[in-house]
Amino acid sequence: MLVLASVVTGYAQDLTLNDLEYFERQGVNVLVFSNSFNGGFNDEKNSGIEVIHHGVRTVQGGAIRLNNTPEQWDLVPKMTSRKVDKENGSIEVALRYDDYDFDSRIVVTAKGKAVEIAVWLDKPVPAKLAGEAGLNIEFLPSQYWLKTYQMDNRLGRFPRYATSQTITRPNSEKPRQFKGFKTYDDRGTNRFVDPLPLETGHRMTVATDAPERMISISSDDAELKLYDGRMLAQNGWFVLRSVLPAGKTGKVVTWTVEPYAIPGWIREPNIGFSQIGYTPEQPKVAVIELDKNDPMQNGSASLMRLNPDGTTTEAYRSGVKAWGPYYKYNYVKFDFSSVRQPGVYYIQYGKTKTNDFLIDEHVYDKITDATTDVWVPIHMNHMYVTEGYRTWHGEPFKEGYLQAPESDHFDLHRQGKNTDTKYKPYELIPGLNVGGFFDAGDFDIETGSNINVVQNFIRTWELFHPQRDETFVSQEQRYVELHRPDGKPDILQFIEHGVLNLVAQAEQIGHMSSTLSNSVLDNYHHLGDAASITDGLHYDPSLKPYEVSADGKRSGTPDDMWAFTNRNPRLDLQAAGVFTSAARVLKGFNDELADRAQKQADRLRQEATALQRGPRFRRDRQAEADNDWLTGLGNVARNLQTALDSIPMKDEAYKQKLRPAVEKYNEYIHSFDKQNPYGVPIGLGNWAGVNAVLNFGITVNYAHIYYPDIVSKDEVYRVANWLYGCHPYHNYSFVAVVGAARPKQVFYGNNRADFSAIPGNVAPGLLFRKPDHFENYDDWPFLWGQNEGTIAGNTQYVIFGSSLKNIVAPK
Ligand SMILES: [Ca+2]
Ligand SMILES: [Ca+2]
Ligand SMILES: [Ca+2]
Repeated sequence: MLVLASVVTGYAQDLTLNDLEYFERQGVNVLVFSNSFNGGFNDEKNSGIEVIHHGVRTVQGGAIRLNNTPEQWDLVPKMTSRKVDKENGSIEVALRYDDYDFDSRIVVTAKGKAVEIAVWLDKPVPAKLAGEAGLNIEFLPSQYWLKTYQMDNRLGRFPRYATSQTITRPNSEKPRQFKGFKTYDDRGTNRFVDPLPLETGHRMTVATDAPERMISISSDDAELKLYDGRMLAQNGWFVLRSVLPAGKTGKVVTWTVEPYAIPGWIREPNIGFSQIGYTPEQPKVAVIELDKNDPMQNGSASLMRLNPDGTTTEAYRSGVKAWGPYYKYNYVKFDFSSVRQPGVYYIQYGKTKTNDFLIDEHVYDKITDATTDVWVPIHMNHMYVTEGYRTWHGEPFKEGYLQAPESDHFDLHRQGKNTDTKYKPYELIPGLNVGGFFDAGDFDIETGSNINVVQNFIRTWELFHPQRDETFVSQEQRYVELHRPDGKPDILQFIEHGVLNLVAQAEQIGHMSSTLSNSVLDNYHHLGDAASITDGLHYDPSLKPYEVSADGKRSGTPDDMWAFTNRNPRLDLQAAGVFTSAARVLKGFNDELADRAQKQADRLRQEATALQRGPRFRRDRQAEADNDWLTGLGNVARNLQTALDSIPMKDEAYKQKLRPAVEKYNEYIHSFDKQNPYGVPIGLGNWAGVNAVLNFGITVNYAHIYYPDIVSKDEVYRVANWLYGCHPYHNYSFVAVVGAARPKQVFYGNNRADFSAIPGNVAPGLLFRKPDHFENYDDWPFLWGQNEGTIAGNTQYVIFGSSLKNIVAPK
C-alpha cells in the first residue's frame, strides 16, 4: 500500500510524457497535435495543442494562427512533422501555411507541473503576415464564462455573451480564407471586422475561482492578449494570443502554461443506463465507467426504489462484474435484470447516484413521437412552419434555384465545367423550390439524404402503417402547423413532401442534382429563420449589390441558392428506386404525384442504365453480386438488411436460404461484447457515427422479427441502451426523446446559437479524440461531429424506433 501510494503521489507531481505521447499528471492531459487540422471543414475546433482538464477537453486550437480569433474557414496550418522526444520530455511539431510559404516550429516541453510552449522560426514571418501570425490557444466558452481571471494585477470576469469591442480594417489586410471564400458580407464597405483584446499583459490566470478550470499562462518575451472569438462567430472560443515578432528568427515566443490539478483528483464514475428506463422483462445492465485511479474498481452497486409513500428502499444489490479497460477508463457492469417490479428507481455506486428512471412495460411507447411530430416537420423546406405561438421559420428560398456555375464548394460539392443540363450558369431553373427537407444543422437539400428520408418513411409506412396525425400540411398554402391534425397520416405527408422536390429535380433538371445549396459562404453559416437566408428576390447581375429593381422583384445581391447538376447515374438509379416505391405508396393518396414519380422512375432507370454502359461510368456490379455475400462476417454485416427487406416479397425458400447469413450476423452481434463494454459498433471517425449504430440496431431488429429463434429478443435493446444513456463520457440520452429522464440539452441544430435543441433530434454521439478520449459536450452545441442531427439519421431513427416499439409492444 505504501509503495503504491508513493508511486501515485510521484505521478501526481509533475507532467510526464506518457506512452500515448501526451503529457499527463493526475487531472491534467496536455495533447500536442495528437489531432491535427485535417478535417473536411477546416478549423473544427478540435486540433492543435489541447488540454483535457479534469476529464473535460476545455482547451484546443494551440497553434500558429493568422487571426486574432480564427473562424472555421480561416486558414489552418498543415502539420508537416511531429517528433516526440521521450528522453527530454518534449514534442516538436512543424507547421506550414502553403498559401504564404510560411513555416514555423512549436516545441512543447514538460517543466515540472507546467509545459513550456516555444515558437521557433528558421526564417522571419513573411512580410504579408507580420502582425497577423501569432501563437494562439483557445478556451471553451461554456466552461469559462462567468468565471474570473487575473491579467498581471487586474481582475476580470469572462463574459457570458460576446460584447467586447471591435474595429474594421481594409479587406486587403485580411489573410486569405479557405479556398478564397469569405465568411462575411461586408455590405460594400470592403472592410472586415477585427476584435480588440479584452485584456493584455504578461501573466494571466484563468478561472481563479474554479480549481478544476484554473490555468496560469505567462510569457516574458511576448505580450499575451485575450480575445472573445464569439464576436465574429457564435462558435468562437476565448483566444489567448501572442503575435510573433517581425524580422526575427530563432526562439521568438515562449509561454509557460500550468494547468492546475486538484490534488488526488479522481473522476466521478459515469453510470451508464437507459434514461428511458426498462421494460420488466428486458435485460438491465448498467455500464459503469471508472477512473483508473478510482479505488472502487470492484465494489457493489445498488438499485434503489422510490416508493409512492416517500420512502426509499434497496430493491437489489450485487457486486459489479469487471469488463476491463477500454481506452482511458476501466469498465464494470451492474446487472439488475432480475428486478421486474414496475416502479421508479435509481442506481447507486459508492457515493454516485443516478437520476431516476422507470421500469414499466410502456417505456418505449413514445420514443418516435418527438422526432415525427416536431423535428421532421420543422425541417420541411419551402414551407412556413408554425407551432402554437411560435413560428419556426417562414417560407425559404422564394426566388428558387440557379444553375450552379463551375465551382468548388464549402460543403464538399463540386460543379464541373459542363452543367449536363439545358441551363446556362446562373440561369433560373424553374420549379425546384417545392418540397424537400433541410439537410441537418444547415439548410441545403442534399439529394442523397432526401432520397434516404423518403426511403426511410416508405419502409416505416409499409411495415407499420402508422396512422399518427399530429401535423397539418398544406402544399397549396405552403403551410405546416405542428400539433394540428388534418385527417391525413403525417408519414404519407412527409413522403409526399420529399417526393415533390425529388420529382421536380428529375422533371426540371432532367436528372438528379447532387445538392441544392448555398452559393455564398456568408449565408451558408446562417443561424436564424431559414426564410431570411436569401432576400427572396431573383439575382440580377445588372443591378449593383444590395440594389433592388423598381418592380421589387430582383436584386443585385448574389444570394440565390444553386443547383449542382452534374449527372450521376448511380444517384439517378437510387432516385428511380425510391420513385417506384413512392408511386406504390402514394397511389390513392396523391395519384397525380404517384404518376409523375412512376414516369420519372421509368425514364431515369432507362437513361441511367444506358449511361452506365457508356465509357464515362463503370458498371455498378453491386446489384449482381447475389449469392457471394452469404459468407464472411463483414459482407453479411453490410448486406443483410437489404436481404431482410425483401423477405415480405419472397417465398419461404428464400427465407430458408438466408438462415446461415442470419446465424453469421448473430455472431457479428456478439462480437461487439468483446470489442467494447457497450456491445455496439463504436465509431472512431470525426463524425461520431450514430448512423452505423442505427443501421446495426435496425438490422438486429429485423433479424429478430424474421428469425426470432436465431437473434433473440434480448439483442434489440443494445442500441436503445446506447442511444438513451448507456455510453461513455456522460449518461444523457443522445435522443431528445419523449420519456427520457435526462435527454441531452443542446444539439447542433439550426437553433444552436440559442444553446437549445429541436425535440426529437438524434446526436451523432461520442466524438473520439486521439489517442484515447471520447467526448460529447452537453453545454456547447457547436461541434457538429458530436452534436449535429441529420435528416437521414433522424428518419433512420424513426425506423429503428418504430421497429423496436413493434417488437416490445405488449402483445
Ligand atoms: Ca449540408
Ligand atoms: Ca397530418
Ligand atoms: Ca436572392
